[in-house]
Amino acid sequence: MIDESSYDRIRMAQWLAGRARSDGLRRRDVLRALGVAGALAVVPAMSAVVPAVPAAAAGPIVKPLPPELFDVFGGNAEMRWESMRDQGFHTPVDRFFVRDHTATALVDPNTWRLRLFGAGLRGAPSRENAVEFSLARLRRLPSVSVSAFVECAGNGRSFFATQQNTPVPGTQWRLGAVGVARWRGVRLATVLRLAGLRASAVDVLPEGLDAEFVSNGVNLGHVRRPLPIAKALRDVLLAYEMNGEPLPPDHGAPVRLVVPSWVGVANIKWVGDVEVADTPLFSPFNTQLYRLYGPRYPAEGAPVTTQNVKSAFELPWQGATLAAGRTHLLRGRSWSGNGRIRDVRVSTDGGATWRRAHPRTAQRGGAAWLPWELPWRPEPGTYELIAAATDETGATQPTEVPFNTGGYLYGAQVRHAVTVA
Ligand SMILES: Nc1nc2c(c(=O)[nH]1)N[C@H]1C(S)=C(S)[C@@H](COP(=O)(O)O)O[C@H]1N2
Ligand SMILES: [Mo]
Repeated sequence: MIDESSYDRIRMAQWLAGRARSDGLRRRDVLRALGVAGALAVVPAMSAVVPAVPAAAAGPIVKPLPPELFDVFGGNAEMRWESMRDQGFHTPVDRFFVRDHTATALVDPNTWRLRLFGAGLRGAPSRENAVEFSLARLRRLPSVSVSAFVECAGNGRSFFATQQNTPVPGTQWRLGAVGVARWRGVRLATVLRLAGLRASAVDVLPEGLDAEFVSNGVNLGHVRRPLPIAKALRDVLLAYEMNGEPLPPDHGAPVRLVVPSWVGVANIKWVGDVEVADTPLFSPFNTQLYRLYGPRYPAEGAPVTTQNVKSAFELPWQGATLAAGRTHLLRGRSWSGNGRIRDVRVSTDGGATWRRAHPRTAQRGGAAWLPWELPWRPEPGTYELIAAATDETGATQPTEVPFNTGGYLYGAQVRHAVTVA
């Protein structure tokens, strides 16, 4: 079952009937998180707006974060889009955004083991008798490569404040919490089958080896999020290479999950234990967090599964200036969790008129982006550029999106100010 909205309703019905298990959550917390009792009680108050933390000298991220490539928000770093202007299809590691719930974990690849267990496997019911895979063993298995984006569900969150006047707490990303890499690794399906997958398996729960995540004084445990077995078997990778090099520490070394088209948090970094359950699972990362709660959403919230349609210009966010009286190539990229981009329209006059952008390269699969460009010869003045993409399902970027308390999935058209002088 790939449609998580319907799957989620089934998972919740089973849970309420006592047939699903909540991992690390008390029953009453799940009920509250899903709005079944007391509606939005666990949703953080709007007054708790967390200001962006200034860049720390030695932060939780290991790689260098030069200011021409990144804007840093505490333990998270956003790619500056102008740094993609002269790049090829993929995002180089030196500018790929980093989102750590706590800090980058340093894992010894020689002693690291992937450990699979659970009632959905034959002969490995509990953590104590897990089936183990070393990195060397994974590397000997047949590998596949895929170009796919990893995008934070909160990418674009700051625009809830600046474009819709409804600020949301959390990292105030602009549009740089996305990157496309060439990932190489083993299909999760291959490993699950070798581990003795049973037909009764329904959910797979990969867990990170990084520190436990404490949010508002509550320890939510290790970063982990259940995946329905259908998605796990379809196209999920246990990736050990990024752009042809061993996976770097900040991106999950030695092995991370790559879950094409799904929200960033599904792509568990530093994966260690993987539970394979024959009952549906919840974790805080698909109940309290990464669900859509708000006046336009149902009381039990809507799951955040695939990313929506977005577009970004490869221009500085602040102080973009172009010379008057000559032709410029406006460049950008568009992507969607629903599949390929069919069409990108660009407006240089705040949405009054639109022109079609030209693809720069092929898209390399529906889980990556489409780079595009458009010539523009402006007169001196100030302008608002807008790019709006449509994907193969017909989904397009609206001028506004409904508010949600987590500030997830800001897929509306973003107005980008440019000065021509
Ligand atoms: N173990 C673990 N996996 C994780 C996270 C984390 O904090 N710990 N963050 C998630 C989130 S919210 C995102 S958006 C992506 C970011 O991947 P990146 O840092 O490689 O860009 O990793 C996901 N996987
Ligand atoms: Mo994220």
